[in-house]
Amino acid sequence: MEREGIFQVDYSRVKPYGDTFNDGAVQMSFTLPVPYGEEGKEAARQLVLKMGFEEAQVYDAQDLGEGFSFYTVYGKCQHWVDYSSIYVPKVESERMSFYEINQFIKDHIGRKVTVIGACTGTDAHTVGIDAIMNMKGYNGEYGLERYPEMEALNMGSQVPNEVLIAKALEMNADALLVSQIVTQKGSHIKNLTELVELLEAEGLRQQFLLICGGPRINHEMALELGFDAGFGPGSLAPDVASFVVHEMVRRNKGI
Ligand code: B12
Repeated sequence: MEREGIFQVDYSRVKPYGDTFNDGAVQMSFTLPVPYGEEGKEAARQLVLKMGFEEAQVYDAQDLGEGFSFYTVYGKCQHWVDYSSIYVPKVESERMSFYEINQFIKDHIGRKVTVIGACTGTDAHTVGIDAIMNMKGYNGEYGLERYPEMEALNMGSQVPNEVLIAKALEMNADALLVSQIVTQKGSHIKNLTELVELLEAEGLRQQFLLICGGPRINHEMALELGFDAGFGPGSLAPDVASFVVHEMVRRNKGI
């Protein structure tokens, strides 16, 4: 499989490039727990060689103080991947506009669709879930609170999974929208798994569409964790709303 254009790209052997095509050049940066200095630079260079890169060169080094230092290193990657054989599961539902979604709900569901959003666990990043739900919207798209055919509640950040479930039962929600931004030490996996387990333990899992989103979330990961869909960076309200309403109709959760 080849792509025509300025370069002839062989999709079955793809590697990064920087200065010249297929040179394998990669820029990486990391912190070392050693003082800033020539020994630190050499340690960074040797580490990059050990990672399997060739021609490692330290381009920048910064003193972080207190015995720590930060490095930007270039190296040449010797590997390639077969892009033409890659398959990544994605949310397949047809994307509709704000107006089409509201009309679709009127025509096919016949009642308001209730969605509850929250950023769960200790995660305090609200901007992502606000972008999806906030009345004012984000990047040219109204958030779900603006949809006349939806009842949308944004519970904000640091919401315990138990509290989210209690609210979902109280409001008889159709879909739960969970945001996870922090991924340090796998905290997003822990929070998302706990929600699924709590719902399963109470026999409630099938009662709600379970959707997660965040900058390091993708659909494949969401499915593996027991969610119905996952949305990554750049997602907008119509992406998730289109999925929710199509999936509700597919599951006969309507008229
Ligand atoms: C703003 C910010 C903060 C603010 C948050 C303010 C607030 N009210 O939200 C403050 C200063 C409080 C903060 C704190 C911290 N932060 Co911070 N923060 C950021 C920053 C700069 C921007 C995040 C943001 O707003 N993005 C914009 C939104 C629109 O994008 P988004 O979140 O990706 O959302 C989109 C999609 O992902 C998706 N989406 C998101 N959620 C959902 C949910 C659903 C259901 C759907 C469908 C879609 C969806 O749709 C959105 C729109 O397209 C990022 C760095 C960065 N540039 O991303 C770091 C970052 C997220 N923070 C980070 C860290 C480490 C922290 C702290 C731990 C720092 C500390 N040591 O105290 C604390 C954590 C506090 C806590 N308890 O959570 C790290 C996380 C690293 C990691 N791998 O986990 C980042 C990546 C910075 C970094 N490079 O290290 N942070």
